[in-house]
Amino acid sequence: MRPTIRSATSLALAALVGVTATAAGAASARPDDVIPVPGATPPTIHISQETHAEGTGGPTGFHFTVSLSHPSDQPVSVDLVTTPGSATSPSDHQSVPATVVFAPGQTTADYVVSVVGDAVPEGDEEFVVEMSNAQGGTIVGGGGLGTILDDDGRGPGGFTTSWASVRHLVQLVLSLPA
Ligand SMILES: [Ca+2]
Ligand SMILES: [Ca+2]
Repeated sequence: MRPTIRSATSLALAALVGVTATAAGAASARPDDVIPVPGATPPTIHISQETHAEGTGGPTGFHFTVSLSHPSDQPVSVDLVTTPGSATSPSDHQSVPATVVFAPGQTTADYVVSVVGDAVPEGDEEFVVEMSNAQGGTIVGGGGLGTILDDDGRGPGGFTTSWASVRHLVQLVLSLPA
């Protein structure tokens, strides 16, 4: 079955990958559907994943790298904010919204999330740095996953879970037919 091109975006994508957008019922190209020539294409915006030990007795900076696929001759900006996972704010990390602005030619920028370093055994925890409202570029991929490795011993339930697994395995073996 011939695919139907439904939107201007699909049309643009089809043009980018060399597909001829002549399907019946395809949207007609408008002036703003012009495909930029290579080199003038707005860059894509990516963010790194960071995994670090929590630290104890003070904050630990998780440095996320926000990067552009290639330099742009125009300013590029993107809004950043953390969303809680198992790590919440402000008990595990500080959620501070920010706007990162890339000057023309700049391709990397730092976004630092302050993680609370305590002495509480609590297991590894996660949060995500979400990107939104990109100007001059396109957001690609999910957010930046931040993994806080606990460095205060195994959290409550850790050994309990292990022993439960061992007990289950023993029961399984004992219950197998001879
Ligand atoms: Ca700690
Ligand atoms: Ca801890």
